[in-house]
Amino acid sequence: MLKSKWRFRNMLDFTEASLKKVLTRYNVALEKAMTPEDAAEELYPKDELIYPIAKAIFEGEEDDVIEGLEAAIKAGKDPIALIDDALMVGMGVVTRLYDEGIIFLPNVMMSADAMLDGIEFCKENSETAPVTKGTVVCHVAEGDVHDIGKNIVTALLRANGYNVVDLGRDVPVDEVLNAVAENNPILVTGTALMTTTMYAFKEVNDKLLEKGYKIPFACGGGAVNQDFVSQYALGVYGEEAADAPKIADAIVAGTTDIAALRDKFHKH
Ligand code: B12
Repeated sequence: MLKSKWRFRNMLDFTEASLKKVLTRYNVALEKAMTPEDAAEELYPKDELIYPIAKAIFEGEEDDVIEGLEAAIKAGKDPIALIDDALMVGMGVVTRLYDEGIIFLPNVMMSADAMLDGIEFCKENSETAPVTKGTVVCHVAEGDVHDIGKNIVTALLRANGYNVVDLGRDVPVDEVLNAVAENNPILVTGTALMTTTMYAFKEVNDKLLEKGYKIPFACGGGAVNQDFVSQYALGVYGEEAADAPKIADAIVAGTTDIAALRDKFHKH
């Protein structure tokens, strides 16, 4: 049985005729009778603890996400590992079907909200390291509301013993500078998912240098790549959220030089 919320969404987005059009337009290799739920079903992981979480993310059902996470944690899974192993997997299904034109932005938005609730739950249920290794200032570029990746970055940094100053999303360049002045971080992170917002990183970089802060500025997010991040002096590119604590650990261990960090973390 479909959940009522999904039935409602389907009424909004998918009349039989419109779905047929979408499938034809995107030349999706699916059976004619296949619904978005059927398509998602084929992509879910088979693991019996992970499956319900991934499915609940796709359906945008926050309560079911939490219920699934509770069961997985009770069965011995690590809450922080579940962010990557279950929540991200569910969001991966959403992203794929969105990219293929099978679901639309309202669906993605509901899934994203469920994902964020799930991340919060995982963070609350993880035993944070008692000693702080250092402070990291995290933000999403000015004009950009995509904060799922940044939230994973902050969760992983906290789980690895860092004090995180989370500035949120759509953060004005000067706000990043103020946070650096106030918190004396070992690292600043930036996330951008839009080609229109990623240039804010260059501005952050230039203002940091102008004020004499030579702090590594780790940047990631779907819009940016290693070549782009290498164009500004403090930039260190990270492909995966898990690179953020690794970069921070390298800094704590004494690698503060940007060229040396790039050498360690960039692909050659
Ligand atoms: C979810 C989503 C949304 C949600 C966002 C919800 C939220 N709270 O984040 C909603 C529905 C709100 C949304 C809105 C919009 N979206 Co949108 N959205 C997406 C979608 C489907 C998935 C993005 C995502 O969350 N990915 C998963 C996360 C985990 O990935 P990530 O952030 O990149 O993070 C990973 C790595 O990059 C890395 N990482 C990230 N940051 C950092 C930092 C460091 C230091 C390190 C080491 C690593 C790291 O870690 C993560 C993995 O481990 C993408 C499509 C896609 N294929 O990406 C479009 C997409 C990003 N959106 C897009 C657009 C255009 C929009 C809208 C303008 C749509 C509109 N017309 O209104 C608005 C944006 C408004 C704005 N001003 O920002 C475009 C951007 C195109 C472009 N290149 O500029 C995309 C690519 C879709 C497309 N194909 O056109 N969107």
